[in-house]
Amino acid sequence: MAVQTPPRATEKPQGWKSFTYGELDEIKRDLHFHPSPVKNPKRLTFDQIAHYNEKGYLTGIRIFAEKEALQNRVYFDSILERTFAAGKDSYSIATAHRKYRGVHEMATHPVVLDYVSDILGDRFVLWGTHFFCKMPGDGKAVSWHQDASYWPMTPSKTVTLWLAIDDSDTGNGCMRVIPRSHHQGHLTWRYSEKSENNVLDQTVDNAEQYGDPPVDFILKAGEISMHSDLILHGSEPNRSDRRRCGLTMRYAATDVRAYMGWNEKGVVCRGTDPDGHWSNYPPPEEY
Ligand SMILES: O=C(O)CCC(=O)C(=O)O
Repeated sequence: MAVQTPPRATEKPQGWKSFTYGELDEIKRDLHFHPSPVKNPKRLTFDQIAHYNEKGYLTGIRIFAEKEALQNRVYFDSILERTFAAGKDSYSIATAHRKYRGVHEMATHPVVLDYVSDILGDRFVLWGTHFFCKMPGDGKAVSWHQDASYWPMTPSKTVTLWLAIDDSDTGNGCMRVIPRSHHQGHLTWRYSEKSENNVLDQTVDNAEQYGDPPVDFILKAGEISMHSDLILHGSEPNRSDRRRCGLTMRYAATDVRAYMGWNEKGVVCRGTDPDGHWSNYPPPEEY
């Protein structure tokens, strides 16, 4: 299969493809951690950048004031209503910036992009947005995994900003990470057991052996965490009577190559894309 030639953007959407892990393995991927090269940050302190490089994450950063966070929640409620009306579940809202203008706007908010530029530098794309919305008592967990393990992209230079739509804490199944595990390269995983009730399908066993003890990301609505695409992370089920929704917003340096049509997801946020790799479609109409 000719998966090694990087695709160029086309005028007409071709669509991203589903693929098997066997096909993914045919792509020669560079999966090791690329530390932030940024020397003139706009929002993060030098200590925060050093923390990200050493531990693979940052947390507790406020982006949206309380009033705006409430607007985000009301907006997400309307997306969720449309999703349920279409017979889909609360985890199905993926690549949402290509479907909903409001999500595109949230993920390209100038303050959000400043934080991304403090990790990736001056040239990057937004390519992923996925709501992880745990309804009260739905029983779903996210098993320990590395994001880059799932993606047809190389090199691994994606940072995810997880924006709390609802308050997120230990009681309603907040995200957790294994600090320093992003230095371990691509770890061995297995298919998740049905009994894990995993939203995704990969599990890395005995995650604690790969770094420091797990850290819970306790966030108020409107705050973000940031994590490397190689850090081990996951979350427990929501055992509370409160919803726990977070919007993952994923950004990659423009020189990352995406296969399987995933370059069509990419929107240039800062700098240019001299090779015309990312499709850079305009924001969608539907709000
Ligand atoms: O929201 C969660 O619980 C998990 C999110 C996640 O796995 C991710 O950001 O890749």
